[in-house]
Amino acid sequence: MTSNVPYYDVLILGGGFSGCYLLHHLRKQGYNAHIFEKGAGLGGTWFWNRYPGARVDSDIPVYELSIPEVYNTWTWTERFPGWAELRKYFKHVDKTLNISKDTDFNTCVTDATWDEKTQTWDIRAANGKRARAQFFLPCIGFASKNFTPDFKGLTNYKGEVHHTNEWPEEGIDMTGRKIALIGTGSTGVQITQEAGPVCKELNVFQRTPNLVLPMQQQKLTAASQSDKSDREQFYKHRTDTYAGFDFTFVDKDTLDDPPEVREKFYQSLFDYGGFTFWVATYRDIFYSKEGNALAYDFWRRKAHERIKDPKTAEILAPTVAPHPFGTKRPSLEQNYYEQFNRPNVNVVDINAEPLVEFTAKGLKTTKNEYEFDLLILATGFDAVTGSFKLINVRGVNGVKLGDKWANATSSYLGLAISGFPNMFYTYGPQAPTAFSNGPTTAEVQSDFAMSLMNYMRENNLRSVNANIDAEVAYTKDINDEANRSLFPLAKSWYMGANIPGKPIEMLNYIKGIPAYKELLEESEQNNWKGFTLS
Ligand code: N01
Repeated sequence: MTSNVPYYDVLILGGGFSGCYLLHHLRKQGYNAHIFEKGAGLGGTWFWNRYPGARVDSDIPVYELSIPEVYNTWTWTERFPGWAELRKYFKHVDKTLNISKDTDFNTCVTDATWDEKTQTWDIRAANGKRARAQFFLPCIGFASKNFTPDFKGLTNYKGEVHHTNEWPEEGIDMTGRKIALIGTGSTGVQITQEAGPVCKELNVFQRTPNLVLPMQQQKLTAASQSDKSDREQFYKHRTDTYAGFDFTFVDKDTLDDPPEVREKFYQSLFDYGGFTFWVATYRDIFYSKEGNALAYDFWRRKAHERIKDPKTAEILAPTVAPHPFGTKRPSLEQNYYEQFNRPNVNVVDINAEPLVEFTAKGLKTTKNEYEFDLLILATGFDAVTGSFKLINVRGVNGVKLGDKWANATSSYLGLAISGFPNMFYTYGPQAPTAFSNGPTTAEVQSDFAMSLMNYMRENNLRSVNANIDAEVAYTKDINDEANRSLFPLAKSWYMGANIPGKPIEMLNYIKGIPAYKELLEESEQNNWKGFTLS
């Protein structure tokens, strides 16, 4: 390269799980690799999500990097750690692996352009930093682009307003506050649990009930984590399960069991907690309306046992399922329903009383006027593909990724895009992403990308491009599978349905990690089937 622009073999975008994993392994294999990170610290989603109650919904030890130097020198305090502990974990990752040495922080990449002449990527950031790299690896997660609906009169509201993904670093004391919370996704559920016990008043504005599941949180002792001799095997095994956990679907359909056996089985999943009632239940949960309805019925009975007021219970857990169970992300809860038994916490069903507009002091619905001094927008993200909309990515002939994906997303293997050579992304569109915990899929995809890069290095190859016919076939399979399933029956971010005007399409690979891994292996074992290397 002629200029002062730094050149790297690999430029990684983002210092979350994928970014740290890749940087560590690439350096070990002799690559000159570097990270550009938007935040002031590592952690990705765990750097940004610091709202009260933010907590991971995958359990330990599934939810960590499989790097021995890191896990052998770290102990967790909870089965489902909160954001503060996850931030400490990333500090530990950094201390152990010295990721910061090769990271530029506060560097928000705005442009990435493929240069056909030099067969490199030209990457530019808002702070003026620039780099050239043979390989460009966006590791930007699926929830980087906040979504705030276009609420009428929102700017008229004079109180304090925060989107949960931009929570003030110094925190907010919710004690004694009058709070309005819009949104009942994972974020809304977690905020409710924290606000309810301390606030003066909390109105939760609900459009769709969240079919929450018991977390069954536990404290972990150092002693219980002292023997890590089986960890290597454990991390291998997590990629053999549907969603990258240490549990997976049972080899039976819902109706294979008689009602009393089924009831006991469902109860055992509730008792174990986490996502078992979702991705370690009967294998037809996402496909059989009848089986799914039985899961909903059990779930609803459990919810009603905990909510005192029958009207409130009907809003939170209605007789008619809002969508097939699990086709929208079921969040994990610790004491969500108990909050609504408090006199200071109220759920407002905005289907029965739609929002009209914000005023200086609060919010009008068709039936009531609510006053509050803190408005919390837990309204989610332009998920999965949205993260890419924050960067102007241009491939061969200057084609913009935003234009290519304007009407429909397409990729090969959920990690490469035809016309965008030498670019591999992790934990993004058309991969197991939303149906997998982060580290598992990030590592499977990173390993594949590194194998391919190694092959190219060994064979003096400069560029790799996904073939368009392979991309079309892969994308068709994603959509065909979704159409066979119950997912299109929910308006969810899995399908892009939470953002007005966004194309409705399945944004994830829903056949599970083992099937996904097979596709990666098939490509690798067949001379990188679906790619053109030169
Ligand atoms: O966002 P969401 P999130 N009027 O999109 C409502 C991960 N995560 O931030 O359901 C009124 O799920 C919307 O209503 P509806 C996790 O994967 C993980 O909670 O569309 N309401 C919904 O209730 C999660 O799934 C953790 O009808 C409106 C809410 O806003 C993903 O991130 C913690 C509205 C948005 O919920 C996103 O979760 C947090 C409108 N116009 C997040 N527009 C862990 O525990 C939207 N809503 C690891």
